[in-house]
Amino acid sequence: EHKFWATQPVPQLGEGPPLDDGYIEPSRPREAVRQEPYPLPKDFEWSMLDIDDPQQIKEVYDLLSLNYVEDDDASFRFQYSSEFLEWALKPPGYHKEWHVGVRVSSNKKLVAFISGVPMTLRVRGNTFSVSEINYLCVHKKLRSKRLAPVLIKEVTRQVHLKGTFQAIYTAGVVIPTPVSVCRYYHRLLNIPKLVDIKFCFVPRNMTLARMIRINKVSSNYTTVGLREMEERDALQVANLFTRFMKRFDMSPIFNLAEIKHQFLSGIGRGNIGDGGLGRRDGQVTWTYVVEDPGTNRITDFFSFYSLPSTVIGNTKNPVLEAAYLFYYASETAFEKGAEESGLLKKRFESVIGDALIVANEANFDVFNALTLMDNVPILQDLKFGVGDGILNFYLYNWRTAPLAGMNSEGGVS
Ligand code: YNC
Ligand code: MG
Repeated sequence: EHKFWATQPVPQLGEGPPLDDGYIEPSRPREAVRQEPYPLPKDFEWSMLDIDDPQQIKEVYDLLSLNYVEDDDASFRFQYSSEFLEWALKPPGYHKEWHVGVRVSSNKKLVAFISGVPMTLRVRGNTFSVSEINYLCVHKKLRSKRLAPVLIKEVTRQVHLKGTFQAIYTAGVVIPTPVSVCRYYHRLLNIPKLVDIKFCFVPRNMTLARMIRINKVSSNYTTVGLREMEERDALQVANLFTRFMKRFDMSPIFNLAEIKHQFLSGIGRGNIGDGGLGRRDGQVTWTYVVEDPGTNRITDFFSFYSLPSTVIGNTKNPVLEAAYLFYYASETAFEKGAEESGLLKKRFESVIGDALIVANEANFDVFNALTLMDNVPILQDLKFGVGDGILNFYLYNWRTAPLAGMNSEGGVS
């Protein structure tokens, strides 16, 4: 069934939950790791991508923008920007050896790619170094030739050579074996455009005008003290993030440098009210904090990132501007009884509701969220609709029981 995945240290389908959490195969000293690159079909060669070189980022951008992930009906294709790729591929401590490309030997054209970046991950009670694998892509003309397993084996070798033996990755496809399954939800912002590009439809018992009215986003922020995150907030955000994420069974551990990288990648920063909320070219992440006006303490934050999609075959509206909810946290989670009384849900609604306003004012067309963290209870009240996309989460060489939320009720919680 899965000729390649059956050979890999991952839980096989139908295996049942493990008795204990732990690795599947032990770590090895560097000398015991294969020293030669895996062989490629003739006419192709390995090429380490130098992401410091704008020309080479552009090559990855070009490959992905024409060949990366599409939805089931091939209507939309992710269009990660060069700025996004540079941000995603160069977190603190990144390794250039984990940016693995395949070129045509004769003309050096980039035709396949896979990447890893280092991260510290906690899964239940265990914390370990992982490689976060992403951007696996094979040119459309080279599909179904078993090139993907070679790319995966080569990046795995490169990761092993740096002394890391676990990985995390996500995919729309089901392979052995998801540790969690999340569903995409969408908050429609720019209805006329979303209807035009067939991202959504006007239901039979509804008019376009009514649909616009129902989905109109307020222009009044509800959270007192909301402002854009600045460098001076990083320590407080790091502290809040660390405490908040303990609520979940799986989460990254970010140090201060990583917090700054994840949340302060925007350029040309401004403030609510300065009229500067128009789109800032090349901005990748958007992070806002809530500063308590009395104590000047940061009590909450939210973040989202910009990931447009190509609208395949639409010349009038060729790009769907999508915002994706990223991390957030709230001190309210630590108030006694806040969860039981519904106070925590109300707080998230206020904070994430304000995220929708920011995204709307910045001219995003849609705001996407997954069924993870504390999202599920607030999606309905914030007028998110269920999508048809699924995101499967995977761990490589790590066994653990499935994480909560294998359906729309939960998430990686
Ligand atoms: C996928 N997305 O099952 P079996 S997500 C993993 N992730 O193997 P071929 C995948 N495996 O089932 P094609 C996969 N998609 O026979 C397919 N596979 O055991 C498996 N699409 O290879 C598949 N990007 O080369 C099968 O297939 C084998 O030519 C078939 O290439 C696949 O980045 C692909 O969706 C996805 O570019 C490259 O279709 C191609 O079809 C493509 O014949 C559009 O491959 C873009 C797209 C995937 C986005 C992503 C996460 C990737 C995770 C990879 C696994 C990492 C493991 C951890 C490594 C580090 C370990 C350490 C330590
Ligand atoms: Mg192939």
